[in-house]
Amino acid sequence: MLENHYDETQIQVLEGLEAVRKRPGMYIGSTSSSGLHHLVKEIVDNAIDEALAGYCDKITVDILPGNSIRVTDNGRGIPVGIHPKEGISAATVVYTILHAGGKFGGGGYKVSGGLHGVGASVVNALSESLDLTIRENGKIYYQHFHNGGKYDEELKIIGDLPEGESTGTTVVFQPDPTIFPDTVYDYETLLTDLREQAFLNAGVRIVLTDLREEPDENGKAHVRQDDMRYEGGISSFVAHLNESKNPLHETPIHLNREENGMTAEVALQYTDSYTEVVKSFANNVHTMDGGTHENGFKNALTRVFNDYGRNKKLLKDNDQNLTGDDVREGMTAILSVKLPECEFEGQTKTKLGNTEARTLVDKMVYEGLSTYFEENPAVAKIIFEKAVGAQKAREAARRARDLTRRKSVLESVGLPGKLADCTSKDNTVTEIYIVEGDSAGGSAKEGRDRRFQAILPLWGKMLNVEKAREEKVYGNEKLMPVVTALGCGIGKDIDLSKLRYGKVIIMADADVDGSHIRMLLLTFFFRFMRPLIEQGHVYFAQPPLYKLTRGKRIEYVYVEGQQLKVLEEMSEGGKYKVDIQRYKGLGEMDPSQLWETTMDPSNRTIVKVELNDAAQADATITMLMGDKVEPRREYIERHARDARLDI
Ligand code: 1YM
Repeated sequence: MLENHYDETQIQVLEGLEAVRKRPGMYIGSTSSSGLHHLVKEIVDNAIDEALAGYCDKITVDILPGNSIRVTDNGRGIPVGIHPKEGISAATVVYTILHAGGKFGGGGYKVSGGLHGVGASVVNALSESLDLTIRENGKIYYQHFHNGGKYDEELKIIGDLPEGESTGTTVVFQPDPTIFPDTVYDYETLLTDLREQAFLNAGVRIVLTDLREEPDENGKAHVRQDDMRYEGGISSFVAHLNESKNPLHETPIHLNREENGMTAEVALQYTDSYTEVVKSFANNVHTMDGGTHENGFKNALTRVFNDYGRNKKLLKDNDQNLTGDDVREGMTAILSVKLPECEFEGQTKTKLGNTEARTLVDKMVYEGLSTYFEENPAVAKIIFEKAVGAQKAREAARRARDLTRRKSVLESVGLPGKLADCTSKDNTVTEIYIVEGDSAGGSAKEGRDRRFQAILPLWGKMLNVEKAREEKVYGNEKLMPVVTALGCGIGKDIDLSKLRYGKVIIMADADVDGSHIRMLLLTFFFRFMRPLIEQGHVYFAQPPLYKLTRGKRIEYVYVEGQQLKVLEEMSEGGKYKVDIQRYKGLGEMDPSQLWETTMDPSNRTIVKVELNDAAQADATITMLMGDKVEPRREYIERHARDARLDI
């Protein structure tokens, strides 16, 4: 009887997990790097739920040699008893049956939930192997799964839990290389994700350790570890994002409210920067496209400022109201709501739809911030003046924009003089190379395919826009050629349907000055033309670093460190003489070489600039381009080992 039931369950289980393997994208978004990293989040989410339930205060995540992941918590352990309906252990059910989250567990609701709310069985389905160890009832339980959730043995006791050792759950999984093209975990990506969870769940300790590097002959290995626990929760998150900025008040303003089984919480702090950073979450899931909670926040914030201004006569009767953009300039805010049941909307399901969240957040912010302003008049004054400053700057930018527009109509200043345009007008095929220096610009003009490739040389020092408002950009002789060549406008005015080239390719030397130009342009695009990056139009060209010549045979090397391997191979172990040339700059290449190595679409590599986390990118850009030296120095020292920048 039980035997039959078990067989039936096995068949259903395999059918369910097979569905995940057939369409992994449906469950984890994609099988690219983001999907690979998402697996960790799914497992960690269960441990975080256990922490939120009050049974667990430490979660460790280890990256093991071979890129398997081990997650351990010190909670109660997943229940091991036989599940009445399925006839197998509850823990096995959690790891093998789709959508068997906490729902059938011990009542209550799951507060955390992955992007697609799937869970452990999906991770199992997409793993080559998975080992589950549970410590509870004074015993150690263990089960092994292989090839996407198959198992030969049921959960069994493998020993007694030693006296004094904590209960809990440990999962080790090895993502399936037949599903994920790249199975290498990136420490920084996991760190950013886990730090976010540590901020969102105040008091929970999360420790990430990289154990991949084998010890060298001296027994030393590079073990990286971050131990995170934030008593301040989302206030600590705001302080972290503002690390490289200059705050206008010492501590973030922290508000919270609880009603009808829902909670809302916001932390915000103003800085002297001109950008706004608002990052919102619903049940610990980042709502990239905002939604009801974020709208409630923004609406209430604008009302608080205007009511305060009118009451205190800081805004006169015929003064304009402050706009949302005015009151959010320089603000960094984290908003987090927790609801019994989230409705996510939009194509990527990253927009919150619950209307009750709007009401709750609106009340929290309107009442909470009004009170805060009354109780902290000095801070209120500084923040209010910041918003008035933004309002004035907005007016100035509008005048500058109108002036540029009128000028371009009157003087018909079409395209910039330095631009070598292409013949095609079809932006699904056209590309523009923004090139550092006149000589490289010259080579690029000669070497290009003029039918679809345009060249815009830049020269001299560029404006660092990190500390510039929009009006400064109009009339800037270095930036305006870029703006007019692209044709889509900047700031609030941006209209990508007018973009003249589908690909905007930044081509600069592979040296420190080149990196600087890349960062200056990227900062400009991020601050004033962000949709250009978001829609995937911005690329970096990858010029070669070395040229190796043996007689008529030429090889180019694009990755530092690989030249020795290629040298070895070309010289056939020293038998032939191979000439090795290091390119110091693009200018050293003649037009045909530049075409062949860097511009020919059938041969070149270009790197698309991707924006995974706008709040983190903002913090990194400020750190690299802003006016504080110390964080930049620390960052460079910390990353010297990697010899690359993570942005
Ligand atoms: C390393 C991953 O999964 N921990 C974990 C999971 C569960 C529990 C405790 C748990 C939950 C409940 C009761 C409950 C889960 N249990 C279930 C289910 N760490 C990790 N720790 N007792 C223990 O929700 O009532 C799903 S997750 F459904 F079996 F209860």
